[in-house]
Formats: sequence, C-alpha cells, structure tokens
Amino acid sequence: MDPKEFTERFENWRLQIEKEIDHRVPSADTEPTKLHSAMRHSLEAGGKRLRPVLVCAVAEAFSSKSNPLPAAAAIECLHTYTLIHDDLPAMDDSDLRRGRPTCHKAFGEAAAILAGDGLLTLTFQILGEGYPTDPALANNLVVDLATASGSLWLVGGQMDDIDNEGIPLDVPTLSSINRRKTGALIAAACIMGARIGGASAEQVETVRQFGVCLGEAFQVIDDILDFTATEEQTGKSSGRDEANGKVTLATLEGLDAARKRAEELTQQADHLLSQFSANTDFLSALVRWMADRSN
Ligand code: GRG
Repeated sequence: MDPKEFTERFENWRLQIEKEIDHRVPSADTEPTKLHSAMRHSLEAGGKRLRPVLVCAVAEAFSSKSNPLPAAAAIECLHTYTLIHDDLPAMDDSDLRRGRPTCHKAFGEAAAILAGDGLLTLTFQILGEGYPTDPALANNLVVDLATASGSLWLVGGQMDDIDNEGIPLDVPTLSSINRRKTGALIAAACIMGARIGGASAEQVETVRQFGVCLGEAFQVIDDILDFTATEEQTGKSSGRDEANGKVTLATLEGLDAARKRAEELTQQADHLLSQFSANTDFLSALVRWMADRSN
C-alpha cells in the first residue's frame, strides 16, 4: 500500500474513532463539569489512536460484519486512564502529556485520579452497551480487555516497574515488565478486532501472537525514541534513560541491539499476519508505520 493511501485510511479510522469517543463520553458541561472536563482534556489531547486503529484494522482484515467503533472507543478510554494515572506525582510525576499539561497539572490531583477512574469504568460500560445484538461478543470483549488491563498484566506490570525503579534489571525481567505494562493492551486491541471480525479460536490465537510481537516491538521502539531524543538534545552519547537510571533494552544492550530486536519482532509480526488474513494491506502498512514511527 502506498504511503498516501495508508495515511488516508489511518486518518479515516481516526476521525470515526474520535466521533465515537465524542458520542460515548459525557460532554464537558455535564455535571460534575470538572470531572468530565478533566476526562475530555486528556482524551482530546490528540494521541496517536494506535490501539483503537488496531481494533478496527484487525476487524477489517477478517471482513468484520460487526461495528469495531464501540470497542475502539473503549480501549482508547482505558489507555487514556493509564496515562492520566501514570503521570500522577505518586507514579511518573509528569507535567506534560500529548503536548498539554497533564491532567493533574490542569485540574488537580484528586480530579485526575477520578478522571482516570471515570474513564476506566466507562470503558466497560461502552463494551457492555456497544454490542446489544451479540451479548456473547460483548462478554468476550469485556473479558479480553479486563484481563489485559488487570493485575496480572497491565496493572501488575506497572507495579513491578515502580517497585524495580533504580534496581539493575536483567533482560528477561525487563521484557516481562514491558510485555505486561505495554504489550498486553496492544495484544488485546488485536484480539478484540479478531473477535469482532468473527475469527475462529485458532485464528484468535495467531492474532494474539501477532499482538504480542507488535506490543513488545512498540515498547522497544518507545525506548529507542526516548534514548535518542536526549542524545540529540544534549549531544551526549548516553540517552536520557541511562542518565535517569531508567533501565531499558537500549541502556542494557545498546542502541544497535535494541534496533535489531525491534526489527526482528516487526518481521515476526508481519509473518504471523500473513497466516491469519489474506486482506493484509493496511495492517501490514500499519506494522511498518509502527516500526518507523518517530513519536
Ligand atoms: C497507571 C495502571 C497504570 C498503568 C500505566 C501506560 C503506562 C502504564 C505507562 C506509561 C508509561 C509509558 C510512556 C510507557 C511506554 C509505552 C506507552 C504506553 C506509551 C504511550 O502510548 P502511545 O505512544 O501514546 O500510544 P499516545 O499519546 O499516542 O496514545
């Protein structure tokens, strides 16, 4: 697929997803207005919408007859809750997110905690309400997303990440944290797309493996971008992560090894893709775009 067509199709999904989010999330003038303004402040700050686009693209690869947009809006609400909570002083203590002041900087800590809570619960309300004619599908989507974002995966990965701060990690421990903290949600986006597309159990398993590769590649690339960003800013040969004592594959094994690992995972994902769908043009271009992204 040529880059122009890829950009147009991505943009088309993005616009539909943002419309669905707008439709599903209470407006900023709904009481309590501070809470709904805080939820929308973070949701509308313009993230890449990667996870919801993955839901739609995988569903489309299976020639879906069900609407992927409620699930897409739901996963973006969940992702945005994790970012709001991750930015809090008790966690990463960040001032900026998606080019805007973080939720707690703009609305205060209590409102940011509650905005995250509101988005997390809304996620499952959207899934519960979004598939009224197919309750079995709604049930599967709830279980997929709750599992990926619960204490065994996303929340557990975040716990271990926080608890291991400043401790020298080995590569397997680091990979385990990344698979849970970041990879599980990306894999869930793919699995949910497959369910909406009506995939068989065997196909869902191949999609799961595809999502796991993609999720791990995403984190390694994120680490490479973090590492090189500060190299460019400071002109130093060590990246921000190393200077901050944050352990990543790039700081542990070097930039070349991290780039090699990201490319291996991308190729594995591309290979798995050809096993579960014949309609792979957009997804294949999406996998490449994720590998080549610069933010
Ligand atoms: C608070 C339960 C809880 C979990 C937090 C998401 C997360 C777990 C931590 C964020 C830390 C981080 C920056 C991890 C790197 C990978 C990641 C999730 C990046 C942000 O996702 P993008 O790049 O963001 O898709 P946008 O803004 O484009 O949606």
